[in-house]
Amino acid sequence: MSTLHRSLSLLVILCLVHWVSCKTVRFELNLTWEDRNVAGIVRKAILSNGQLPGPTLRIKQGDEVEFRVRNFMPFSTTVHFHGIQQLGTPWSDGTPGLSQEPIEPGNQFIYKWTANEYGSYIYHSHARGQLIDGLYGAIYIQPKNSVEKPFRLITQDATEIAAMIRAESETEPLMLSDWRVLDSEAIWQAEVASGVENICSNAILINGKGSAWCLPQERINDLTTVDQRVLLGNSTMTDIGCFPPIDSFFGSWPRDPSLLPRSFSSGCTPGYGPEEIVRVDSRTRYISRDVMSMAGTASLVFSIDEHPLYVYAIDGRYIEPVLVDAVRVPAGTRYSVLIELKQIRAARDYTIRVAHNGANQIINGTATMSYISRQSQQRPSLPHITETGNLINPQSIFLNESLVVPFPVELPAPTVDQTIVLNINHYHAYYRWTLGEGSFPLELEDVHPALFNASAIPYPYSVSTMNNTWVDIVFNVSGETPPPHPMHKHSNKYFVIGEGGGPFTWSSVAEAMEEVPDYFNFVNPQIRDTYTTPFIPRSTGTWLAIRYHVVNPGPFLLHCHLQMHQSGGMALAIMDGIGDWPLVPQEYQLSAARALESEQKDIKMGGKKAAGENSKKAAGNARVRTTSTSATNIYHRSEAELIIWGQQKAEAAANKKAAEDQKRAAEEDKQWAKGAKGSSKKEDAEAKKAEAARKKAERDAMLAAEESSQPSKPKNNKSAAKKNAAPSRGTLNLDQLDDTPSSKTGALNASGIDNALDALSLTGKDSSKIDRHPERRYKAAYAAFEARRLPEIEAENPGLRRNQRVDLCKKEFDKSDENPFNQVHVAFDATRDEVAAAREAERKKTEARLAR
Ligand SMILES: [Cu+2]
Repeated sequence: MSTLHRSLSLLVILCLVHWVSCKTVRFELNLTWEDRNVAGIVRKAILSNGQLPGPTLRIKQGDEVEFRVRNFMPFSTTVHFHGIQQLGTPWSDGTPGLSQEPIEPGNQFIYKWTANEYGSYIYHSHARGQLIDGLYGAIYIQPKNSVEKPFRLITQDATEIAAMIRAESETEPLMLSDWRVLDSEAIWQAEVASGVENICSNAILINGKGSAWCLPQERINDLTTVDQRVLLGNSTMTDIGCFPPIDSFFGSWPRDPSLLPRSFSSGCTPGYGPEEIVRVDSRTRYISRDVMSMAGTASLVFSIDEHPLYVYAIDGRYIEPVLVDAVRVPAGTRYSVLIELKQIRAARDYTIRVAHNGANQIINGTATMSYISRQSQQRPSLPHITETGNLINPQSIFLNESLVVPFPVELPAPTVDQTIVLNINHYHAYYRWTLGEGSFPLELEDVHPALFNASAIPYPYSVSTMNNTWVDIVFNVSGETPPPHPMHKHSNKYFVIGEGGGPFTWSSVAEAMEEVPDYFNFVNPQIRDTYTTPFIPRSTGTWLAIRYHVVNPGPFLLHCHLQMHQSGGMALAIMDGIGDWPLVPQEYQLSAARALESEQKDIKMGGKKAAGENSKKAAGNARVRTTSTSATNIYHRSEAELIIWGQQKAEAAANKKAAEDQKRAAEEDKQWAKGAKGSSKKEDAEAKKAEAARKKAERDAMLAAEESSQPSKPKNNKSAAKKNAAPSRGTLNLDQLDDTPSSKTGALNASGIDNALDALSLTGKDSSKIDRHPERRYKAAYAAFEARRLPEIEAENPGLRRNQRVDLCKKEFDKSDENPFNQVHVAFDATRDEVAAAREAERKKTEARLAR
């Protein structure tokens, strides 16, 4: 295994060395789940080619990228390319449930995309909470020669500018992140069990390096702010500097902190790892660093002692350079900075400081910038920021986001075709969040992906936009002094057009601008792919307005980039340019068998699934997904039979799972009582054994249910099943991992879904009433709806402007029965009333399921 590893890594290095001349750049990521000492904490981590963070992908603007991910881990995954536009390649966005099925253990997936835009980006896992287990790495796209650089705004000196350009071409990532003793699934299970959100980590990492410091309690108390003390009352911050799980922070949401495992919010065990050293040579005049954050909970502030930073690009796009002493780096953002190398007397080493700035925790990390010099260190370097990320001197300055000017300035359209106001709030539990009217369930990562079945993600977990229209999204964050949420939109950058305190009470940006024009910027708005909702102490809510042009049709996620908030449901699928989605290339089509089976899953989602479905079950299944892969006899069933089969299967599974859930809950209780989970190898082995036995029982039950529900059994069943059977799960199948890049891989199959569906409709009795391609009817259906409703809306609301009436109309249509997306989750012969009743019932069930 390790030999294989090394040779594969070598391939990558070779390609990296040759990147300058590559037109199509092939990159390979081998993912393993291994014990690793990170920040002095030994635990399992996701390694990318044996590293954490993964190796940097360096390419040139215009390059074609083939990024092969091989999953050697015991659970499924995907890789998302954060900030990459995926223009015309929505199948390579790496979002499970939207653009692809998760890559199962032993399988691989080749992402293909074009580097249209220059700058600093990130690749990272987009499956469940895996990001915080270490699957992330930097991407740097060198700009084309034709792209104008902003350095002449810093100096007119040609030699200096040349040094800056050279520094930029050699830029390196400084990846900031946080690290936990517990892995992402243990965290999620603890959240579900206790109702307490994970708001803390155990170490801050810089390029994967750091330490888990355990400060003395007196020091923690000293660092506790007045505001924190007010909230704390008689309590103190815990020994990991974490706000304890008490009402003043977590409100009155139901929770039971006694179920929390050690180190979740207290229980400090010191761990010491090596520190990241940035070696610099003052003769080069400048260095460039892309400072980025992949934190799960932390809001990090970055600063280098005695060295101001020229911020010259944000989120992979130039700005008019600004000289500052410290920068806030919210999760998912990238700040490119030039550092002028000026070694000051009596110091060789300068501390790089990264501190969390927020009420939830006192935690920080450091690295060192070290000059190549004979001079010895005679004094400590002088910091700009405190251990809690505040400025020390009044003369020091933070980057002020409201003063950032893009280079060059671009402007959005002055009016929009659609406004989407999304409420952000807790949802029945502190650790669950809404974005819009729903709280995106983790289970939606496992549905037949929206790219292949646009109705896979129903309202309120998705909204649609039309191609070539302008869209406003307003995040309306509720609560007193709500935390800042770094909101990330997949596919495109957006204009940050407004932000303010208090609730957003207007129906559109245009309306708000009439009342509070100062809250908007249409002169030089920032162009970002991740931007935080404002943080305003003692505010009653905050809001953020962004505007974008729909130019890349496909299903794209919009979500908070704090992993805990995303896992908790702060996500929404945006069906961009619905009706104009590109044809998915054959190599990315799901196999016919799996597509059909997924369709069964979708029917279950809309039908009987709720009975056995809950988050706990999802947590239990997380590590190895037990997606049924048998493809028995699908071509011999009529449509109606398929539906009955799906329901029976779902019922059997639900019954089985209810029993399993009970059993597992009892087991888990026992485990919690024992203390820290899975800490010893023996426990690991036992847990694995139990899990395997449980899965076998589940498989047997499913199989039995399947067989008993089969209406007819033609003789060629077996061979058909064999031919279509997917590779076994959970084992490493190296046969599939040949070294020649191939489009026919375990995860990709050349047979088309449409072929399968056509075959089915030939044998089916009456398939015409089930709409498998609602997106094809969406435009026409909306046009008819608008033609009828718009005049009525005008009569009902005489004061509204046309765009407000259209907004209202679109919102109604989102929920309307006439919307083709709202018609597919019921029996094929349902009446209109049944449709309405079924949807209402489903909504209630979902609500009940998530209300915990
Ligand atoms: Cu958030």
